[in-house]
Amino acid sequence: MTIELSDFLLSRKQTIEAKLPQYINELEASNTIKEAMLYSLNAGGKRLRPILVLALLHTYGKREELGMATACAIEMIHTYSLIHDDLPCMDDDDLRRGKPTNHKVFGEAVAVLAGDGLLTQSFSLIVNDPYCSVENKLRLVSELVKAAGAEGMVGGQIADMEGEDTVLTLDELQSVHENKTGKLLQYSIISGAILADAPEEDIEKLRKLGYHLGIAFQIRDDILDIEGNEQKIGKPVGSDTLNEKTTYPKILTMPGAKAKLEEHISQAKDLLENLSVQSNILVQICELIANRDH
Ligand code: GRG
Repeated sequence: MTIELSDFLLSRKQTIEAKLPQYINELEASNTIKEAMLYSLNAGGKRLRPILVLALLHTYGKREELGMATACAIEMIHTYSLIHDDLPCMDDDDLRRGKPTNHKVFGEAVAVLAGDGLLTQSFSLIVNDPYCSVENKLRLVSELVKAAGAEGMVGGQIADMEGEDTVLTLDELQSVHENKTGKLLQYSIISGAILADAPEEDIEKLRKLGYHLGIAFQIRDDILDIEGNEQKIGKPVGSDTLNEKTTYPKILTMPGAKAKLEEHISQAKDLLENLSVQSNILVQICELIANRDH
C-alpha cells in the first residue's frame, strides 16, 4: 500500500507531538526546568528527524511504536542543540520557530539547563525503551554519542565557530555541515533501520543515504536563508549574509548550489533503489528535503 507523504507527515507529527510532553511531565523534577524544556519541545518545528525514524520502521513493515522512544530522544537532542545555538554566547538569536528563544523567556541560566536536561533525558528514553533489546540499546546509544557529541554535531558546531571570520573552502564547509547538521539526520535514519532489524548491508547503504540527505538539507537551508519566506521559516532571512558566513550559494553561486543539492538528492535516491525493500515514503522524503520551504 502506498501512502501520501502529506498524510504520513501529518499523522506522525501529531503522534510525536502527543508523546514528547509525556516524557517530560512524568519526570520528578522542578517545575521551572520542566516548563523550560517543554517550552522549546512544544514550540513546533517540522519533526523531520523523529519522522525519519518512524519512516524507516514503516519501510521495513515493522510497528512504528518500536521507534517512538528513539524518535523522541532525537527530537530532544535536536531541541537542546537549538536552545544552546540561540544563546547570547553562540548565535544570540531572539526568535526560533517563530517564537521568542528559550533564554529570552527563561533567562540564560535556565536555558542552558533546559538544554542539558533534554540532552541527558534523551539517553534515558533509549535505555528505558521497553520494546528494544539490550543489544540494540547499546548500539543505539553508542551511535548516538558519535552522532551528537564531539565527533559529530558538537564537533561541527566548534568547527563552524572556528571558521567564523574566514572564508571556508568547499571541503571545509562540507565537513562542518556533515557533522553539525548531517550526523543527527543520518542517525535518525540508521537508528530506525537498527530498530527495524534491517539487514546490515541496508544499514550501510542508509548511512550513505543519511550523509547525502544531511548535506542536501543544509544546502536547502542556505538557499532558504536567501530565497525563503520569513513567516514560513520562522526567523529573519539574510542572516548568513549579514554574519558573513560561508554558505553553499556563496561558494558555488545560487545555480551551483541548486545543482549540488540535486546531485546529493539523486545519489540518495540511487541508494534507495538498491535496498532490500522498496520505499515510496523515503523517496518522497528525499524530494521534500530538496524542495522544502521551511
Ligand atoms: C549547540 C551543541 C550545539 C549544536 C548546535 C544543529 C546546530 C548545532 C545548530 C542549529 C543551527 C542551525 C540553524 C543549523 C542549520 C540546520 C538546522 C539544524 C536547522 C534546524 O533544523 P530544522 O529545520 O528545525 O529541522 P525545526 O525547527 O523544523 O525542528
